[in-house]
Amino acid sequence: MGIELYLDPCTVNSRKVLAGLDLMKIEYKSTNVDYFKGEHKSDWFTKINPMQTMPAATDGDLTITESNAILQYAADTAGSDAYYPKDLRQRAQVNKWLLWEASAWFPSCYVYLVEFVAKPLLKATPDQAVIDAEEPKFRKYAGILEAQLSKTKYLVGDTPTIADIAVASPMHLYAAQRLPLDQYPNLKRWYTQGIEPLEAWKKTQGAVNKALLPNGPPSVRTTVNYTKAVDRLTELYFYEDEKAKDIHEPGDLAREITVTDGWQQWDKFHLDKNGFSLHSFNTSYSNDWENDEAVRSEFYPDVVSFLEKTLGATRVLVFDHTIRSERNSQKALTDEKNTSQRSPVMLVHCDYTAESGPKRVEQLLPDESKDLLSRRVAFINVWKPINRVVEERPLAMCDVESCEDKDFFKLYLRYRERTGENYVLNYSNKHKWYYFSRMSPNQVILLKTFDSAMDGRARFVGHTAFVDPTSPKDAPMRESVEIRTICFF
Ligand SMILES: N[C@@H](CCC(=O)N[C@@H](CS)C(=O)NCC(=O)O)C(=O)O
Repeated sequence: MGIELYLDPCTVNSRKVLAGLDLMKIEYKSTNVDYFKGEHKSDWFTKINPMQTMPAATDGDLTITESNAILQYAADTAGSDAYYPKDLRQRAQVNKWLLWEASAWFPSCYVYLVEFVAKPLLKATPDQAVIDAEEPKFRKYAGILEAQLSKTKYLVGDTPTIADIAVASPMHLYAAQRLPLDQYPNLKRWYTQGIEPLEAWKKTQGAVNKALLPNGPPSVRTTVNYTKAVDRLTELYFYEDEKAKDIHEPGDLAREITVTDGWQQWDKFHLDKNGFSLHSFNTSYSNDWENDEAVRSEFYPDVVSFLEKTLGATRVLVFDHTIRSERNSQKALTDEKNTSQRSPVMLVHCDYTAESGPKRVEQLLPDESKDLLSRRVAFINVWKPINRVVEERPLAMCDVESCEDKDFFKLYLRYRERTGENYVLNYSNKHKWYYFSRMSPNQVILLKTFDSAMDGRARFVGHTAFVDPTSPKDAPMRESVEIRTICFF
């Protein structure tokens, strides 16, 4: 006699049992039930589990369904005290998490798995309304785990139990699922440092990735506007002037590139390494983005506290913002009026240079600049969708790790009263480009546009809006806000 499992290793509850039994070093036989072929609905499987769900198990003439019941039975028959304690108080805790997982946590995480993993696999579009409706519940549940894991290393003490395996399973593709784990640092620490390194976990991840993310990260081909490096200045005039004749303007080198969707690894991008990072961001600000004054007085403070918390900045100055919206889409890039309302920039650029960063600090904070510039200063742009999911012309970032200093050169921005500086980029086939498909208004990209530190960290990130050839033909125009900030450390 012995345990025989009926499952498909790629499904959440099957993987849970496989990882759990492996953790407890319990032997079993297994029969594959192909989820995508619908074998769990076949007559033979329905006789084992009339619920037509996986996994199921048998031990002689005993049949057990419900993944957590299988884990409990296997632990008890193997006498696996460490993973399913016999001490009644501890066991009650493990049981509590097992029941909670099946009734609350799994159904909530499953919504994200269906929308952001299963649907793309089946070439269907995720429904943001479904995610938005689920989100309050997910946050409540993640908050409960966060509270527990801020007190204990694992869910019930210092070592893993079957409860940890059960609760981890519904989030086994957390990045691709777009679970906002960055808002729950102890939950993330538990998952990435407590669960992922377990051999039993590692062994069972391959089948999940292979079935559900078979092609690795998706990507799109598009053409973006680099700038040719010529032996004269590259300039852009924001007013009519004789001098604007016969200048070298930027964006004269159109190149086809591959832009990889960064969602499957979104938490691996770091501002200091790649020059950009993705974060969850919640604001109570009402959606009045046309009202500059309200944006300044009511929205900027949210950005300040977010950056202080996320980056550890001692002070944050928000000094400017730009709304890219349908209404502003007709405005030319060089329209000298109303610089806060514009359409997306289709030019590979970085907003500051090694010289213009410090100069801007001097202009904005003349009395304090000397002192402030004696310590580390970084310009961070916060890029956030507004009003709806981004379905066209998303933002692409050129990974700083794929760039060399020689790729960047200056673009002089000629305004009537001053000259600003940007970097534009020359093409390199080493460049690696990323974007995040279908970003929603409660997510932000941070862009490093200047850093005074010269210790090897990313200082300037090239970025551009791009035409996504996979956008639906009738996609509503992208609407976003870009907030320019200086972070002092
Ligand atoms: N509470 C059940 C849930 C099992 C379950 O929903 N399994 C999924 C795979 S993760 C399934 O087989 N679904 C089949 C279907 O939805 O048709 C358990 O823990 O075993």
